[in-house]
Amino acid sequence: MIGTILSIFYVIARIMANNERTFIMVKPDGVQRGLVGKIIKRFEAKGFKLVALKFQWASEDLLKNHYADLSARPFFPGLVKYMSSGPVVPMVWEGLNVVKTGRVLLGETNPANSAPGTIRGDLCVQVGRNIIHGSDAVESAKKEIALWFTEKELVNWKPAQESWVYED
Ligand code: IDP
Ligand code: MG
Repeated sequence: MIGTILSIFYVIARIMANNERTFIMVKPDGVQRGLVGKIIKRFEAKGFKLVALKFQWASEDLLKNHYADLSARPFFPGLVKYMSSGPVVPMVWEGLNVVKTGRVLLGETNPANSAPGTIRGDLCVQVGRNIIHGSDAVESAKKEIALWFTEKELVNWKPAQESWVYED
């Protein structure tokens, strides 16, 4: 009896872990350089699930809000100018440890320190033109997802490949 209850809890905990979400965004340089498809492919090929995606030219207000934690940094005005210089591709991806693993797929903030094989390590050179954003924690992911997407824009679906990506 206790064994059954424990195994039910275990299954629920595993399903909840697989539902972690992160906010990923192709920045204006990634869009201008034609890297949108390549970047999406990395997350798709890994086995993560796309939950939301759009194409928009973000306002300075939205970007200032998105990067509010960095507002005191000297590079902040340049960052807002860069991020509002063209359209971006905001996305939500879901999966087991997707926040942390998403950051691994991105590489380091400074592409010079990013390992080959990572998105920033392979596709860009300078910190101020590092082509992609990814949430740094589950809490910030929640905030960023709510900032960029409405609840209705987050699509509930079950990928056909799910049982081949995760153990039963
Ligand atoms: P992250 O994007 O890896 O999370 P953060 O420290 O959150 O890095 O910084 C947000 C963004 O601000 C970076 O991705 C980069 O575009 C920009 N940035 C960070 N540090 C610098 C800097 O020293 N010079 C110019 N831009 C910077
Ligand atoms: Mg950050």
